[in-house]
Parts: sequence; C-alpha cells; structure tokens
Amino acid sequence: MSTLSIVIPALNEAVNLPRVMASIPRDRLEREGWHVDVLIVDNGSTDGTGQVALALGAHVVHEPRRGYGNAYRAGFTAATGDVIATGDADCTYPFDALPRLLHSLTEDQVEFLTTNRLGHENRAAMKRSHAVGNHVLSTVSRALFRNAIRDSQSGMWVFRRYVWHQLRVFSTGMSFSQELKNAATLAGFRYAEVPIEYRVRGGEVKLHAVRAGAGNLAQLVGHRFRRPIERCVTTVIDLREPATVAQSEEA
Ligand SMILES: Nc1nc2c(ncn2[C@@H]2O[C@H](COP(=O)(O)OP(=O)(O)OP(=O)(O)O)[C@@H](O)[C@H]2O)c(=O)[nH]1
Ligand SMILES: [Mg+2]
Repeated sequence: MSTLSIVIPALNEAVNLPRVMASIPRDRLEREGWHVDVLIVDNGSTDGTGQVALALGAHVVHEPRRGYGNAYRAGFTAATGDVIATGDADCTYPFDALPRLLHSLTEDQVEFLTTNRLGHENRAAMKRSHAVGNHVLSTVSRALFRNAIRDSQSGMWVFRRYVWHQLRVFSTGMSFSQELKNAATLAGFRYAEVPIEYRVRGGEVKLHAVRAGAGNLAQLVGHRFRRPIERCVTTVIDLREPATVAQSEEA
C-alpha cells in the first residue's frame, strides 16, 4: 500500500473545513491502495480552525508564522506519505478528483503533477480581475521559465514527496505556488498539468490580490535571474590530476 499525505493550509477556515473534509474520497482512495493522512496546517487562525480540523479526524500542524508558503513548508516537513496532494481549505479545489489525479501521476510516471483552473467552464468561480491577474502571471512565468504550465497560480498539486526534498523553495507567501512549479520544472522532474474544476470560495476572502500579484511578479523575475540552485550540481574530482576539478550540471 502507498501512503498519501493531503496537506491543506488553513487561515481561519473553520466554516469551510467540514465541507472540505467531506469532499475527500477516503474510502475510494483506500480501496485503490492508498493509505490516506490529512494534515491541516493551522496558520495562526483565531476562529478555532485547529480544533475543528482535529474533531474531523485530521492531523493538525501548527505554523504560527503567517503566510501561504510558511504554512506549506510546515505541512511538507510533517508529511510522511510517498505522495503529497494539496489544495486550499476554502472549498474551491476538487479533492473528489484525487483518484483521477493520482491515476495520472502513477500511470504516466509523472513526478510533479499540477493542475489548471483557467478553463472556460470555471469562469463563474473566479472574479474577472483575478482571472486576468492569473493569466498575466502565468504568461510571464511561461515566458521566463520556458515551461508549458498554463496556470502558474493553481494551488492543487500532486507529487512524489522526494521532489520537495530535492528543491530549494524560499517564498513565505503566495508566490510559493509559482516558485514550487518553476523550481520543479527547472530541476528536470517529469511534470504534467491537467485541467480541474474550480469552485466558488466559501467563507471570507483573505487574499490581498494586488499586493500578492505585485509580489508574485517580483518573485518571478528574482527567481529567473538567480543562480540555478535548484539544479543538482555534481562536483567531479579527477583523482589522477589532483589540481583538476570539473563541474557538471544535471538538469
Ligand atoms: N491568504 C492567505 N491564505 C493563507 C495563509 N495561510 C494559510 N492560508 C490558506 O491558504 C489557502 C489559499 O489562500 P486563499 O486566501 O484562498 O488564496 P487564493 O486562493 O489565491 O484566494 P481566493 O480567490 O480568495 O480563494 C487557503 O486555504 C488559506 O486559508 C495566509 O497567510 N494568507
Ligand atoms: Mg483559495
């Protein structure tokens, strides 16, 4: 049996958690050979998010330092599954699609699977200004990183846990999502992007969209022009010639 850690960051999402937890098809996943562990990362909530998550049978990871990236880093550190799956705690992401997404991961031998929410069928679930912002950020991201990812901001990923441990991702806030995708593709992991349904948010909006958009643009440029640290750099020392040190990069 393989293990699946579902990591969900949550900042004051107590009202949404019952619906989010109910949408995880645990029985079907177990029948399909996955031992499922749900980790809710309580990111300094003041509405009882942690207690609600515990009562619903999730493991709770406490990360008092606010920020989407901080929350994910704490969740990934605590996760023990062979595979990690993610999504927001606000009822927008289709956890019920996990069997299909896991199938794509395993059948196609993908290491990092990301998802695309920007299809026409999801238009009603996203504010027009957010949709425009998402398209602009995704276009800039594709141009800078030369990967084929259509939705650089999607928060639903399914990936093998070793991928995370081989990457260096620094963002503490919302740019974590694009940085993770760009780091994984730059590092040469086998990746794929599949369309998903996206649903109307439950509960209160927390995101400062303009601030997050500007921060994400700055992160994209900074990431593109920093040294390619996410690649594995192998140092080959030639023992016959003690003075010779050759460096080769494995993409
Ligand atoms: N905005 C924000 N969300 C956080 C933070 N820490 C954890 N989260 C959770 O991270 C997930 C994504 O945050 P959202 O505010 O939904 O961001 P978004 O999906 O871009 O914005 P919406 O369109 O409002 O859903 C949610 O489950 C939040 O509860 C944080 O510091 N800020
Ligand atoms: Mg959200």
